[in-house]
This record gives sequence, C-alpha cells and structure tokens, in this order.
Amino acid sequence: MRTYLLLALVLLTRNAGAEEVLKWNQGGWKYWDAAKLEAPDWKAANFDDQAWKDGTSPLGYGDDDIKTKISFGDNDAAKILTYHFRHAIELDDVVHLAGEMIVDDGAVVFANGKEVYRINLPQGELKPTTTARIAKSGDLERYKHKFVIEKDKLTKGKNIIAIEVHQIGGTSSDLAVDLQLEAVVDDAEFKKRKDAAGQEAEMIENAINTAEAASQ
Ligand SMILES: [Ca+2]
Repeated sequence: MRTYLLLALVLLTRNAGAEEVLKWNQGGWKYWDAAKLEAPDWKAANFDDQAWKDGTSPLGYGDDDIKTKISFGDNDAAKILTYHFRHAIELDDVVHLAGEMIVDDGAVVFANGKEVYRINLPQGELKPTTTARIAKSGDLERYKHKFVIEKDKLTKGKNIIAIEVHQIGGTSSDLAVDLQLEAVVDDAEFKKRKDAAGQEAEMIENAINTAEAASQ
C-alpha cells in the first residue's frame, strides 16, 4: 500500500512538475558585446554565432554574482548600450514554455527570431542607442520576471532563444541577464502561468508609466 502510494505520488509529481529546458547559471550562452553588430538576422534560428563569445549565466558586469563578465567597451563613462545573447535549447516535443528572466535594465526575448517578451523598453523598433525606460536598482535588479513562449513559436529539436539587453545609459555601473525556461505540457497549468505572467506584465507596465510620468 505504501509503495503504491509512493508510486502514485511520484507519477503525480512528474505530471505536475514542469521540465527545465534552460536553467539558471547555465553554460552554453553565446554573446556579442562589441560596439556594432552588423547582422540584422542575429536572432534567427539559423544564424551562425560561432564567432560570438561563450559564457555561463548570469552574464553582465558590475555585480558580484555575475559568472561571465562581458565587455562594455573602453569608455566607462560611455558604455555600450545594447548587448546580444543566444542560447540553443532542444525540445523532444513541441510544448509551451514558461520562463523567468533576470535583467538589468531592459530586454526583448525572441524565440526562433519571433519576439515573445519585452520588459522595460519602449514599443516599436529598437536601435543600438535605445535605452531602457527606467533605471533598475536594489532588489529589482534580480527580480524574476515571468513570461511564456507559446508552442506555435517553437519546433521539435533545436530552438534558439535570443535576448537583446539595453542599458539605462552609458554611465550605468551594472548590467545582467539570466533566464530559466520550463516545458509546460498541461494546458490548464500553462493557462495559469500565462495569466500570471500577463497580470505581472500589466502591473509592471503601470509602475513604469507612473515612474516615467513622475520624472517628467
Ligand atoms: Ca544598468
């Protein structure tokens, strides 16, 4: 009886538990931290990133928990404003993904070239000189932002998650990015995650709008 119960619990845990497809503090990140990236297709799944550097997350600079220190250029008072990151993930089946991201300051996440999440950045086209909307400080710098990637953006086998990170300004002392992704097979569970991410995004958008209005 006890064995049976244990087995049932294990199965239940397996069903409910989401499988991690990308972990915090993971190696295998590719990044571009030089001033100019002349590659409009850098976020595409088939882009050749062999010339990019390799690293383990969190990637960035200026804080103690950074595992891979990237370059901000040669001028501390006029740092590079935009940085590019890529990571390949393998999917045995096409499933929804639920993610959490740490970012200092603003970022856009792409799945196989399609935008899936944008945080603390203006709408519309982003330029290398675009800056984040508000400066992050304190606990906000390591806040785990929730988002989802719907399965219609994904494919069986290799997928590329690409992130464009923007600084608040050229004098900002720090930058960071790290990401976790889980496969969510259960539709009801995915809806729960998607709703939670949507509510959080709306709350953050309102808070940023308020902060921007107050600073004008
Ligand atoms: Ca910063």
